[in-house]
Amino acid sequence: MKFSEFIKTEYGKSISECTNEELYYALLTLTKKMASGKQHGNSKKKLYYISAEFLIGKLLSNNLINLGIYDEVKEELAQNGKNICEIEEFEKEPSLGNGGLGRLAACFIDSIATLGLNGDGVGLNYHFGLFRQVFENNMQTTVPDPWLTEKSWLTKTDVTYDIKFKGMTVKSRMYDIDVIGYNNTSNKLHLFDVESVDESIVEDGINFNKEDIKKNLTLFLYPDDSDEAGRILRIYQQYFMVSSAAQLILDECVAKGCNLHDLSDYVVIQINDTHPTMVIPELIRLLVERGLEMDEAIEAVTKSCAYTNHTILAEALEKWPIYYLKKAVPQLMPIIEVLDDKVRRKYHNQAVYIIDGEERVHMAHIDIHYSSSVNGVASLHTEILKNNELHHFYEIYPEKFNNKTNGITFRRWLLHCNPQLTELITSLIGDGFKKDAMQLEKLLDYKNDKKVLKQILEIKSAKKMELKKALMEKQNVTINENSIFDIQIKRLHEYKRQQLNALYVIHKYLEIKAGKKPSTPITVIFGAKAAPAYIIAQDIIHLILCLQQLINNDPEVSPYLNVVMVENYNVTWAEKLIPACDISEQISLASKEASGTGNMKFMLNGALTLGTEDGANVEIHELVGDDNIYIFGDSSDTVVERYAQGSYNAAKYYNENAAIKEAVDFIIGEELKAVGDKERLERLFNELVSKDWFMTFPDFDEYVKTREQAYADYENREEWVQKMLVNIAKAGYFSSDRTIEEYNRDIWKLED
Ligand code: Z2T
Repeated sequence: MKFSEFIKTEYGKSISECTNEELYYALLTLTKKMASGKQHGNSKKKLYYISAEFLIGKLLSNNLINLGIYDEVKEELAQNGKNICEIEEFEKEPSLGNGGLGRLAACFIDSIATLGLNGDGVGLNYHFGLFRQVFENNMQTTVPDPWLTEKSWLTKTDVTYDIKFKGMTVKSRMYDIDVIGYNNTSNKLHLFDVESVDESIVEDGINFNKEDIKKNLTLFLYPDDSDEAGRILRIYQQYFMVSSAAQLILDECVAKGCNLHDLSDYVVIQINDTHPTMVIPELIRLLVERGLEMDEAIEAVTKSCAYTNHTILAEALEKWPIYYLKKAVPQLMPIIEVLDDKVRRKYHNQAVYIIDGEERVHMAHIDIHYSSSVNGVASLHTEILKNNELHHFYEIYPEKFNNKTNGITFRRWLLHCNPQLTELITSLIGDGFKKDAMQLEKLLDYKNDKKVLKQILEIKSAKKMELKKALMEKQNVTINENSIFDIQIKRLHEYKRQQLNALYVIHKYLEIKAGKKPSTPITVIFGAKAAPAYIIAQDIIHLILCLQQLINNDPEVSPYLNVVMVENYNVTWAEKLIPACDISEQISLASKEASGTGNMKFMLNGALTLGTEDGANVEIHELVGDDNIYIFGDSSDTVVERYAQGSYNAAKYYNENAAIKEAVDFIIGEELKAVGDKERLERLFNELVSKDWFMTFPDFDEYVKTREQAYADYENREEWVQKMLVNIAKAGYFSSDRTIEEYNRDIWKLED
């Protein structure tokens, strides 16, 4: 049915008589209707991808693309004087994730549906997603971000469960979002919510009463975990999620004839980091309740579960004090004790115990002992898990360990965000690459085709103009579209080293002041949210915003160098920033970034990577070769060794390297103090000089040199665009369709 006909029958109006808002809701209704006719047939075995985060982003355009009606609808709208981009503005982005982990889950459910696999997502329906970031006085402030509207992508179901906590029972209800495969059947994202949640208890900013579980359980994504009440609330959220999931899973498989002894013939559960780990003891508990012997229940669950690790950062590994678990979910403790006891009897090595000497439960240890698969998210990361972080476990279970290099959905990160590039590629190699991304390699045939190369540059310029326009409209800043767009967008974390990028900016500023001007102007763009409790991360944001004010207002420097920090960086911003980028900053300290996925999105859109040999950068490097990437910095082996020795001395680098000293001193110099906060800048200065825990100084010289090389190479437009083309052509490997095919081949084994 044509959209105009749908509008006529549903609303009794023509397209041109509707407001943009009415058109948005009409398209939403049409999409839901079409999706309901494409439900997956529900074969015997089913995957449940359980995740505390699904950072899905806006859904309208992607759903229309996957239904195959985007172009048609856009055309019909245009004929009636309507612009689909303006209609999209009415959609609120659901920010139900922090960063890469949540975005990965969103890419995965798109690919699972696209490959026609029987698999649903299971998570929580947070009423406020990640906070909205607002800059005030060059600092981050946080504002609640409501995204739920009366009519939305969620469909309320009549599936409800009782969830028992110590001394109280709450009722969970399932809400569904359609996950529409690209030209294929559709699955569901199940988001559970508490009936009794109360949005009115939110006070100024993002504070609320953390004691009142019934009212606050699903209010926020990962509330502040810096105090005890916040941490306990997180346990409540996790158990609420997995108990709902476990009950849903058992109901669905029993309905298909499962006798529970054969659970793993019907069910496979992918545990997305340790947040859903309690699903293991909860399922065991429920199976025993329904008549299985303890040992049999443990075996059935172990066979059905698989665990993905996303980080080696010690502070991110969840260890819950027994005391917390007893306070919230006492029914799980006897099960966890049995699981620990079995481990202790079998392996006489404290490093693999579930309960440690300080009465804490190591969630990852439950996953590794009681799942059939343990995977890392890029090949370097998996090697580090096997050889370092999880070595003791690898010795016990070598057969469980496997790598699944992350991927991204090309529907969102190419077809939707860069239709111009998509059209060019299609005109050259046909549209087979949309289902079989490796076909992008056919683009290599055009490496010497002047006309094609020129078109690629024209598209990049067009996307830069679009970004310039968006920054003007949303943030009232002007950027030079003829400058080099050098972009770092990701969560603010010291290991990701936005501070190293900022030190370069200072270095460059001082060079320009001293009369050394770059031949092509440079625009350095940042986008990052910092956890409210992460003080140094806030200080780094402050430094960047101060640099932005100082540099952009300096008439001697601003013609050559500009700094822009995008406010409230989110998926919607990423879709505008990535296609406009020339240089993609992927500069984490080697060994610390498990994979990264932004790196893949940039490559696919023709940006060149400036990065360390970390995470998936290693694999990007292997694919494009030395000439098409800018690699610098100490290797992961060197870094691991340096930590082991405890030999790193930041002050020594600061005292002995004049360029480092000059840039770091600038942080507490007069110029910045005039626009910034003395306390924040001094704290950051001290942190760097006395600790520099993520080792920016040892990599500084090489970073500057490599970045200058990239800028110099940019001057040769013919050679640069050839590098762009190689990056686009080699990006096929990073399609999440490939990643999901591997998960299915090695772990899930679903029929398709
Ligand atoms: C997260 O986004 C990631 C890891 C986490 O460990 C937590 C969060 Cl919220 C607990 C990221 C990694 O940092 C990144 O390297 C990786 O690409 C991404 O997960 C997806 O695997």
